[in-house]
Amino acid sequence: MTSNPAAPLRVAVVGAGRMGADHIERLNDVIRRAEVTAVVDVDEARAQAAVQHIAHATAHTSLDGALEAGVDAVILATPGFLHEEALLPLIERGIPVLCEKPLTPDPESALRVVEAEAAAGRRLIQVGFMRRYDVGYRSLRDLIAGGEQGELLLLHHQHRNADVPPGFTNQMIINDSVVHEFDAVRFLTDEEIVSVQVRTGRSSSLAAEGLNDPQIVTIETASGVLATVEIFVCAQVGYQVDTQASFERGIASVSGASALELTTNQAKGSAIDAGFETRFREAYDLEVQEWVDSVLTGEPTGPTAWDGYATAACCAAGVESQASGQIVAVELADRPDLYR
Ligand code: ISE
Repeated sequence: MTSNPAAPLRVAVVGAGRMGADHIERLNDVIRRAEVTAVVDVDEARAQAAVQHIAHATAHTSLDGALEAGVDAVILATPGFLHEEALLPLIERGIPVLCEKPLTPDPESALRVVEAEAAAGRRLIQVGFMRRYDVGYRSLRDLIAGGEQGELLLLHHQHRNADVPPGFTNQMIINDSVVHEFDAVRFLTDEEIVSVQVRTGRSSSLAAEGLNDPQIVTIETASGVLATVEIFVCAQVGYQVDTQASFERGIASVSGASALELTTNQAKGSAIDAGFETRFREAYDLEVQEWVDSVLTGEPTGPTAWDGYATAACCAAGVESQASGQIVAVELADRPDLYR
């Protein structure tokens, strides 16, 4: 950290693709008490383009290059399979990281990250599960905890994308998309997930070669709450992420549908977001602002490396179930004291 307490947090954004670019814009335009100091991307032209309009920010093709230029914290927005190799040295250097989901693509590597952070003895990593910053998801969590509607019995999640980029695989449906639902279920219920089942049925003719789309995921929590997830990544209609909760005495819904419902030309409807950038814009803004503030005053307070590890274990169970169709138990290592 810079020695001047009033100085803004100097952030390096690693990965200037879709999510990285969104965070760069956010840090520049919205976030207080932080600035983009460096952008890292293996594609030098992309890194250069990203810093073009940011005074004093430098472009790099390696994380080491950016660290040498002097940064206080990192936003890691590269694909998940590159996270471990960046996170371990950052933990060693004591540099806080907001790591986009997934923490890593498998539970073994995620556990190595958890163990490294636990050995360092302080929280440095926050995982980018932005749903936890969405006003609807936060209200539903409060409703569940408050108990006024009785016990929570069931959760129903719909997660639809208009389409996905070429090369998106069945495994990515779980690791990149359903991972949000695993985290949402853990966040909403404050429980670990004990089993996962994935079923593939009739597939859309519009799904890419080799992709079973849609799929139904059934999740069970430690106390027996069941959650269903419709994951449909070539749904054409837009980005639609909604959750409905059934209680003993009530039903609650979280929906991203815009507030305005318009009736015209013999049709009635409201807009659907095109992508996650707009559906969760306010949530991302809050996530990054709270991360900056927590890092400036101490340690990150958002989703932990343990949350990243636990969801990676759910993803592994999900991928196994995709192949077998069976219910697969989720086994977790002992939780280190740092995350209790
Ligand atoms: C993407 O990586 C996301 O995080 C989106 O929220 C999700 O809807 C999409 O399916 C993923 O590919």
